[in-house]
Amino acid sequence: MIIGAFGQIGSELVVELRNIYGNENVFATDIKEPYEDMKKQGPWAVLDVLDTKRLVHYVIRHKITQIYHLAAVLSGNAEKIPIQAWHINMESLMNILDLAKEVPEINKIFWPSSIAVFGPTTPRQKTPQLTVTEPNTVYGISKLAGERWIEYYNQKYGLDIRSIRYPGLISYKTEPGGGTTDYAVEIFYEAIKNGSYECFLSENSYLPMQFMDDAIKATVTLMQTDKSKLSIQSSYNVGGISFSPKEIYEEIKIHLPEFKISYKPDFRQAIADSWPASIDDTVAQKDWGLKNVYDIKKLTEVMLRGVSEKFGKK
Ligand code: AKB
Repeated sequence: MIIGAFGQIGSELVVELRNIYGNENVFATDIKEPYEDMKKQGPWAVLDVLDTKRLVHYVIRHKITQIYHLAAVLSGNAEKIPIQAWHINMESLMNILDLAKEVPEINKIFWPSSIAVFGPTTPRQKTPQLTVTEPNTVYGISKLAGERWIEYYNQKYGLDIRSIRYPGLISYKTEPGGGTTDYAVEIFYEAIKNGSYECFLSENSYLPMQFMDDAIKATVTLMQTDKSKLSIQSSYNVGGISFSPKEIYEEIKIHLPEFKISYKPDFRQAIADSWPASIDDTVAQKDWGLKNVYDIKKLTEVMLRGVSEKFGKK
């Protein structure tokens, strides 16, 4: 069962899990209706994750054995509705953890954490797996609390909940919404549609990023790894690559020489400044073989091609 199945990660993870386990065996749910082709592909339902009764109903009816809980209010949006965001992010996780405790058929859970668990007092370069975590955003506080709870449920109740601290995720199939790293997706859309982009972060704001194919591969690999190999029971650092708005702009300009950028940092600049610039993910490499394929060059080519096709340009 995937919760948040039609969002940026979900819409690609559902396809991959259906390739692996068969269309009928992956139940896709989201608060909104899916696109038509997703509807035809396999079982789906509209589900508000805070609706515990319906959640229990679907888990029992569909004989669910694994849950991927991807629904969340991201960093930028959470700052606009702090208490609501905390409520949505935490209550949804706690509902699922408690359900897994009660229903023995549920044998594995995936829950995404984020680089947002780090804060201004964390070492910014090559941020280690174990380090200071004093986030100063609502989203970051909710992700850190979530990590503590999943470790608690793993240790106290013997559950098997796995997690990745995703960096900014870059994809063209479904756009992200309300995040601080979203600029690195928007820039491709604006480059193709308008030939110019006004960036909400400053030119030298380095952040860790990962192309979606690598993120999906990492998620599936982590979920398939033998439990005895996992030394982390909270959430794994996953870095990918690190670049700034200026660097990605220059990379796009190689393909679109007329492309223009301007910088108008908004409230998300403070969030970006509090996050790591790069991540040390050697523990994930050692425990379950994390390996990223996409560098800035390769992801730029694939993004430009993908977004162009979406808008019917060559
Ligand atoms: C965000 O920017 O909020 C997310 C994240 C890094 O968790 N993309």
